[in-house]
Amino acid sequence: DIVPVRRALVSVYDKTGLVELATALAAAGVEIVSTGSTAATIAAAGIAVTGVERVTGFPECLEGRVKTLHPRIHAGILADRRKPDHLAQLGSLGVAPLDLVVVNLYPFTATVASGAPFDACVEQIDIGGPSMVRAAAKNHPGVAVLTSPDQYAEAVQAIADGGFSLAQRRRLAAAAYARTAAYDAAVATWFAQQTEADGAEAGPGSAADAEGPAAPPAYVGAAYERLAALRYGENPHQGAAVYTAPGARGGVAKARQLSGKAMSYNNYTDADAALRAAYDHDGEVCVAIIKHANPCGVAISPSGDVAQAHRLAHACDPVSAFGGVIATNATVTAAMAHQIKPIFTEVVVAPAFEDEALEILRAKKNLRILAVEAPEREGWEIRQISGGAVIQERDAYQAGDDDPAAWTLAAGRPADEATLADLRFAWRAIRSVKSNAILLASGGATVGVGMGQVNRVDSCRLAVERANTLGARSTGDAAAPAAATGQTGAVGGGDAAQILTGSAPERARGAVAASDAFFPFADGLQVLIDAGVRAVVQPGGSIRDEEVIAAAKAAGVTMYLTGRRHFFH
Ligand code: 93A
Repeated sequence: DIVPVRRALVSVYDKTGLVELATALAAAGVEIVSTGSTAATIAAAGIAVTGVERVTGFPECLEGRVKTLHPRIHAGILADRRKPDHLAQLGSLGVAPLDLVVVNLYPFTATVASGAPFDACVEQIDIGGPSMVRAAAKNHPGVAVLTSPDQYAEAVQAIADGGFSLAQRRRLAAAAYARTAAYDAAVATWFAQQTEADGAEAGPGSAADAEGPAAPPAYVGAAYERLAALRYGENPHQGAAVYTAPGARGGVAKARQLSGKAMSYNNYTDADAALRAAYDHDGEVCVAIIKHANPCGVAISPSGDVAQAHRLAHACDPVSAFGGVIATNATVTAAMAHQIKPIFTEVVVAPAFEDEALEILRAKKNLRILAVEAPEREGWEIRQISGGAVIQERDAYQAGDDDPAAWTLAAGRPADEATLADLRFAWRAIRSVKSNAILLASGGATVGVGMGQVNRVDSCRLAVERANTLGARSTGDAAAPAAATGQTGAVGGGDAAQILTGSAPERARGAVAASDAFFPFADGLQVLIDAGVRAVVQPGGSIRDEEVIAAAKAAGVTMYLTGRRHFFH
């Protein structure tokens, strides 16, 4: 099933490895047919090359829009070598078959990313390249197709060995279609975004009409582009890879890794959760620490000091922060890096790092350091279900309920400024906690998180219990068992130690609470009241709201209703 290569069409935008490939083709006696600047590059290297116009008998025209779009090219690619009739037709038409197509496409995505104007982006939509790639992939029983310089080394070897095997040609065909699918998906996504930008069509984040929010446009869910294979998935027996979404700009998939071991599947998902949590506090300096997709600490710094935000986030639950992923929406300072150093941490992800901070963190060889651009807040989230997928708009924190001015006071006295600030923080932080979620906060930091329970009263119990016990493990005698396993709560010196060792038990007393959805009964709220919670923010909307509000009133607890819930599963 080996097909020898006698004639190749080479037309590449990215000239990486081109001369080496052309040299190998020429050495193997392959005739090279090529376009414009590709042919010029090959000829300049002293290698014989036939210009595509010589084959088509038609000049390249329309500023290069028509180069290879010609039946003499496409018949040469598409003739089925197994059919004598096809070969006879080629003979009578005077068309020589092409056995290899080497194409890489106009850089559409890079042009968009460069901020080029609309018409310039449209000009970079490759038409002739994908046509040849798709034709060659279809006719893989007789033709091999290369779409990336990464494939040249294998191709050179195959040609030296007498040609490509059927298995190789099939693999290359699959890669070729993945490439053109991702290319078209990027074009489709960009086009739809431009249309939305013109206000011609509703999209995510746009005001919902009376019938509810708009469904995702058809292009959402189109092919993702594979970036890299991962060592394994959630568990070592599961294969995995990481992909980028068509048109994506920021976020974890596009992060630059500055140091550390290779990212794992779980590193990616936790880094994503951490980033989401940190970037939900726009306008504040925030640090979020994530373990198993849930926050074990989120904090903002009133003075804009990222190291302080980290101390506060860490102090929430120093036990769980061991082996966690740390994200911030601010530049990592040397002071923060010093604090992270003694704590076993999987990943630190941030928009930027001070040079000294990077130096300190790089000394931890295994620590993965990621520089990211802010993740996009608007857009679509895809989750697979058996037989398909569900797609929804991202839950953007800018939803109107983010602003306490829009809340309704349902019980107790209006909160003072500091309490309202804590309630606002808690309400922003709750949406990165898996449902059912109850979050206790104090001084711009979480102090107890009850996550992922199947009823709300258990989430309340968990939040209170964790608030009243976890902080204690980093103090005095109780630190011993944690320290023995390396799960020490101590970070940094000076006031860092003070914040941690000073965190007395009973942190629920005097804290505020947020609930991601309404209290279906008063029982959960009662758990919070009994623990000494002073103020609560929740969506409201339960048929037992009256009962719930009455319990808050009876206890003298302030309660605000937001009118909107934030489930997160
Ligand atoms: O403008 S096109 O869509 N029309 C064509 O007929 C065509 N043929 C090849 N673009 C076309 N190509 C692309 O030109 C290839 O995909 C490749 O990216 C590029 C190489 O052109 P050159 O060799 O002139 O630099």
